[in-house]
Amino acid sequence: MATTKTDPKLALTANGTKKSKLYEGLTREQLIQAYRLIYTSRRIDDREILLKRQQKIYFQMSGAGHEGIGVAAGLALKAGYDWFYPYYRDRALCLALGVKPYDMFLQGVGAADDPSSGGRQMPSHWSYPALHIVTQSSPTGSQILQAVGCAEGGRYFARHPKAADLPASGSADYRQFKNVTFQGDEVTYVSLGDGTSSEGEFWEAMNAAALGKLPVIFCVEDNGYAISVPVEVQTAGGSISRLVSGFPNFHFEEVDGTDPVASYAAFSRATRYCREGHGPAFVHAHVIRPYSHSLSDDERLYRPDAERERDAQRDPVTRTQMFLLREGILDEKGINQLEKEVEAELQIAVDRALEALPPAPESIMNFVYSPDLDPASLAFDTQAVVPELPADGKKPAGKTMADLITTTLRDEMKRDERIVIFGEDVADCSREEYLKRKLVKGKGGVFKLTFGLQNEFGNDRVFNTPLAEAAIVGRATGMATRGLKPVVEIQFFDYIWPAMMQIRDELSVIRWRSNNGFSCPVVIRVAIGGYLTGGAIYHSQCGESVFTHIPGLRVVFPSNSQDAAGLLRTAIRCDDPVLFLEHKRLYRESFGRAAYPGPDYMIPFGKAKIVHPGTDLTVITYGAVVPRALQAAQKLEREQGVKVELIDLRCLNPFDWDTIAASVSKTNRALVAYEDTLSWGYGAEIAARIADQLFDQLDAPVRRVAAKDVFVAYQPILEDAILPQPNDLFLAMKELAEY
Ligand SMILES: Cc1ncc(C[n+]2csc(CCOP(=O)(O)OP(=O)(O)O)c2C)c(N)n1
Ligand SMILES: [Mg+2]
Repeated sequence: MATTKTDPKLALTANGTKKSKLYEGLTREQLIQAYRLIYTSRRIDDREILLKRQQKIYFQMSGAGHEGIGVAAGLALKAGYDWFYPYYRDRALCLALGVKPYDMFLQGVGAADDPSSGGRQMPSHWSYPALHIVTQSSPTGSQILQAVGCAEGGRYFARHPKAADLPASGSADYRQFKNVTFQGDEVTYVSLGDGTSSEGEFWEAMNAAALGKLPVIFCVEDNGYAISVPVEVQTAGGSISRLVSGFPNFHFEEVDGTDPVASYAAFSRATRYCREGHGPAFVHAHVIRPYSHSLSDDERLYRPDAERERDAQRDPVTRTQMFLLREGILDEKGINQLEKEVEAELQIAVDRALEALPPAPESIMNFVYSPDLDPASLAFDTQAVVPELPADGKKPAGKTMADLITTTLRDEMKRDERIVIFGEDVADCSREEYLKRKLVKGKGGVFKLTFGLQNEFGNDRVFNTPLAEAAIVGRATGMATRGLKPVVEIQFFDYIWPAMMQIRDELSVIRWRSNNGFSCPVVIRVAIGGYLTGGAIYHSQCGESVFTHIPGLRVVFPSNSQDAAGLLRTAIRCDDPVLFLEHKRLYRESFGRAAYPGPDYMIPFGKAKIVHPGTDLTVITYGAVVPRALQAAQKLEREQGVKVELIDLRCLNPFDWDTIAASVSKTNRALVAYEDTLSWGYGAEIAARIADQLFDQLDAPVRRVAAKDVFVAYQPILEDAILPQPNDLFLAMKELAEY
């Protein structure tokens, strides 16, 4: 569709009298309200700048120059009905949606009562659940993919309304703590600056929105600069509108965002297009930045006066004021009166905010995880169903880890219609007609763990995504914010890094930074690990400690099929984001096969398993090192009579300190073994804790066995030399036992 450029001329009603005159659909009262909001927004910025200079607040980001487009968006969309992923210049939008100036000042002073974050986030990081303004972070652009997921979530609930039902009470289930609302024609708004449109996630989001024809309005507030970098250095050709014009299914608008009337017209058209279900819209709003980027920036260092003066001619405050005067909507007295009212309101708000109490230091750990559902609790401790022996009395063959992961996913999808599975290649066949006509059997994942699920549960619930890991996690985060339970797959751990920003700065921190206003309990399943003979550098990495280092993220790493089933079910039903690490080498290993433990089998997080009891030496490990360490321990017992107590942690965050402490207190010797590179690995933390807290119990130094500090090589001889082998474990155990 061609770009629509709004002519900011007035639209007159048919009879054209002064009273009924409409301005692109806005009444005179609405225009006065628009000016009030624009003026309020600017004056809050000015007050904050003053407060910052007086050291009464600690940071300031202004929305100056962006007020016209913000107010227009707020008037065209509906708070508490549509959904909003604004960015830091959207003060006027937030005011138009119903946020009070007092709430903004509370964030500035970092008050306990700051409704956005309880003093955890900088000012202008909006979060107001009742208005559907979703918690915002500081990385430029990480909100965009979540907005896409949010729109997908809304559409999913509209198509599957029963999914919003609450589960029967009594069972441990994240659904009890999520208030799902949805409208059939809701729209999701997301905004960003011109510089931010350079981020890859922006393009991933545009692609996903176009592919899904999703009702998302992308609003680029183009003030011509990203801190000091001008748009022509940022955007090839200097126009983001031109670059995105080829995206299908979009409605495009390019507008002077300092003109609230023209902006309202553009937003109204964009909103209508989205509400009617035609697809996403793109609003490119040309705005100005009359103040420097932030108080830490001085734009005179890179912008000459003439340029700044040119911008000032388009200032939305004076511009709207002149418009009201010209149109006879308000006279000078009316303007003065309005401004006086605003000043008085802000004075009261500032005075109150400066009196507000700061948060208590004891509250810092609140809401790192769900306060409602503890996955380490007994609620997640259920018994495995013991299978009946068949008539011939022969024990049936055990199920592999791959089998039981698939079965658990299937069981849970039957039980909970909020579960959606997506990722690269996870569907049976994207071209559904091939499946229907039985021309193909279907793929279901490169390791086939999701095989048959699309066939059984349909395309809405199991689908392939573009090859874009940030998009997989970002969309999942947006969906989970709405109440869905995305169980997504990252095909190989080695390729999780594009999603790192979403995992580290969004998924794991959303509950904490919004002071429990929002949560997003996503499950990310990841195939991890080596011992593959041929996996090489990019199909064999571990690196779990990078993720256990992230507060807010549960990390699970099972070593056998029954544990995988029990822990995956806990991951799915719990209320926290979970990284579920599946060792590729263990998927179909004969080690650790087990019977189907039933559709309600769960293992609480943070409970280790003693794989081999012993009295002489404790070995703490997990994942694919478990069978290797067991082999070594059995050999040591056979050959030397040394009894090793082998602990499989199963869950890395939280981890079972009590079991480690009890065992080391008994054996007085500890070896920590893991597949990842030795230095700064997961075992370093365990070793440090043992040294710190069990020093008096130790008869020997705490030792570690792990991979060499290098990447995993292709040639099996090299791979063997790099990864810890049973013999390395045997020698380390022997040496430590003899110490
Ligand atoms: C991912 C990321 N990189 C860098 C920054 C530091 N930073 C904050 S704002 C900004 C410029 C943003 O420019 P633009 O998107 O045009 O928005 P504007 O501030 O001009 O409205 C930068 C580089 C950041 N917050 N996040
Ligand atoms: Mg900019």
